[in-house]
Amino acid sequence: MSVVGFDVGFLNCYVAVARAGGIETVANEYSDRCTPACVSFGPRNRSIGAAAKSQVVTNCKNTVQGFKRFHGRAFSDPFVHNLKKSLVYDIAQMPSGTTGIKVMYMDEEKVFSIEQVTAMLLTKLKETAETALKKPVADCVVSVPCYYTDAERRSVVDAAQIAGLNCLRLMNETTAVALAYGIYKQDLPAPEEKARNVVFVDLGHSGYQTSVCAFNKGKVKILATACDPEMGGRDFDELLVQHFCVEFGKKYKLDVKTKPRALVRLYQECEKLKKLMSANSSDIPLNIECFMNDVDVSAKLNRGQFEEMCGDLLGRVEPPLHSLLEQAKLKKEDIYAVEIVGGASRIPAVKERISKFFGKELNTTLNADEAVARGCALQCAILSPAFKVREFSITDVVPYPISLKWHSAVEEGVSDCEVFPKNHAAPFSKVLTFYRREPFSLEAYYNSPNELPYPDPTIGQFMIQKVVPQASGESSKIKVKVRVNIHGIFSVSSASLVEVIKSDENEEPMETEQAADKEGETTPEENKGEKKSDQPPQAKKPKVKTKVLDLPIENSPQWQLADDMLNLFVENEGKMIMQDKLEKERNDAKNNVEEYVYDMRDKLHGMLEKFVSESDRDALSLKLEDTENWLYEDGEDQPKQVYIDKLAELKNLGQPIQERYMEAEERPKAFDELGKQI
Ligand code: ATP
Ligand code: K
Ligand code: MG
Repeated sequence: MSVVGFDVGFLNCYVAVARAGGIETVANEYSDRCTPACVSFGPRNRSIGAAAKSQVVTNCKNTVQGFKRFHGRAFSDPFVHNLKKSLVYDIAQMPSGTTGIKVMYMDEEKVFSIEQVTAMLLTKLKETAETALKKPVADCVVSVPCYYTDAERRSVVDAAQIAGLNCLRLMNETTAVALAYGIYKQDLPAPEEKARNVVFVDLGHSGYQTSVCAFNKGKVKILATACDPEMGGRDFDELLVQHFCVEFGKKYKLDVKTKPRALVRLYQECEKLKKLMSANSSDIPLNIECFMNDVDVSAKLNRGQFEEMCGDLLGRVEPPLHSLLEQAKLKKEDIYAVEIVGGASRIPAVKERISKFFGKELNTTLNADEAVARGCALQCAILSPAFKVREFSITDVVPYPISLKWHSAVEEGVSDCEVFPKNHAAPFSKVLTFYRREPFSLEAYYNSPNELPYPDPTIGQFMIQKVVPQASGESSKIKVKVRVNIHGIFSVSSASLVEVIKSDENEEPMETEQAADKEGETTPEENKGEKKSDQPPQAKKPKVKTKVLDLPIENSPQWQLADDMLNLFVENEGKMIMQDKLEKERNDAKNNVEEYVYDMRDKLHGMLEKFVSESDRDALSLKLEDTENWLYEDGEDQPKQVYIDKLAELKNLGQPIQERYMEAEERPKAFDELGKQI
């Protein structure tokens, strides 16, 4: 059992674990708690996280970042095409129609699905957690934006599986923040008292998410969420980049956009400049040496000018906040506190707008970068039977209204029914009743396409199979359970046919009705509701004895990764992990040779000098020099064993010298010991 939370950001990822009774954000192999969402492909291995980020400029075509929004997207999606323009790496269509990433890996052109790429990132984050916990990690909670649709969520669940993780919950980022806020609060109103309403704002690199939550002792209920998935820190960077492209075009006659490397560097410098402007309102210089065509460029900007440039963007801060209050039917005065997180929430003009909107000071009691990961780890602790945390119940919401449609049994045409309205509690199960003679199919879809930051309102097709008429020839009663599960994913989870055996005046019909409800799995925290639709029974129910038969369902969720592909990806990830490991061992073996060469060379002319004859020393020195040269030439790229053998060969000569030295060192100490004993 492991308790781990992953915040998989568009730009930055964080890992939190439960250790020694507390939740801790842990650092990666570079002692950094932030791991860049970046994967780089090379001729021999992959680099992931910080090691990949350092290749953004040198290996730009094969270094992949900003891929979080490709989940669950068709390659033909206009959104994908828009994004393609600003990418330095290539994307391609997967056989299933979804979006893949095209790179050179192991000297071959490869297309990886978005699930694979995210799995690679998760592999790295998993490793960070394993190093911190000193044990294998599987159970975890992974964050997703609260505006993610079904297809996007399913894609992330698959990515976790490819990375060998057991994702106990996909957690909405704002909900994770709400949990991190609420669980330690001692002064929340009692359950029967008026709830405390808190607004959470997360402005990250790619998206703007807000939620309003009602807190009572031991629980939080999300009342509403409102987002702008197309607004974040990178849009501010984008404005800066455009600004300097124009300026450098005029000033230096450079067409920056023709040089991907220069463009990548400009993005990096603009992000730095943006951060500096948050802390300082005076002029800040931007200098890049050898920017392109051997030209050095320089410019400057101040916060005032920046804010002027960002007028339109800043205008997008308020609308989601309006929407929150409207949906939750709350007034500004009903809001107890506004908590802001996310890197870009540090931009002073953004803070000003939010603060002005609510007419109150903003709270920054949570760690702006780590709150999401910590909330996920807390959720994982709550879900883990092996870990004790205080009780805290979380009720999330359905972000977009979900409807079902089907071909009506009686009338010609299509019927539909909204099964989960917007902001309906989640997770949740409902039972629907149909009267049918034959198999039928249900189509689930989002019924308000305008609200959806996604062009495809289809959720999936669900075929209820093996439906037969009753013995009497009448329609059978079919109970269908639909649910939004703990990940926020919709499914038709079970179906059953209620078979009438015989009439019996003394039998209570309700008994079997309830038995039908219990069919299919429900997790204890799930609420139950009942909803009937389509052709209710005409007459009053006769007293009958019934038997319940489970029916198979054929699920075809939209853009779902096929099982055989998923298995293949699991296998391939394992192979790539092995390849990375082998390459690391090979490199380590090579580094050991190099280190030995430098170390011995110093020592031969230092502390070891007295313990070696001149001729032996010259021989070894020569050998060391030869090895150094070899490392830069023929020895540059050899199998691991070659380096191991080389090191052994050197040690053969060096070891006796070192032993003589050690012996001489030990001798006086031994005398001291002897002296003490006497
Ligand atoms: P998302 O939540 O959209 O998936 P993310 O979680 O990776 O993205 P964060 O780590 O929350 O994003 O924020 C990163 C963004 O915050 C970047 O655009 C970064 O430049 C910006 N940022 C960080 N610090 C500052 C600062 N001091 N001033 C302005 N912007 C900042
Ligand atoms: K983050
Ligand atoms: Mg984030």
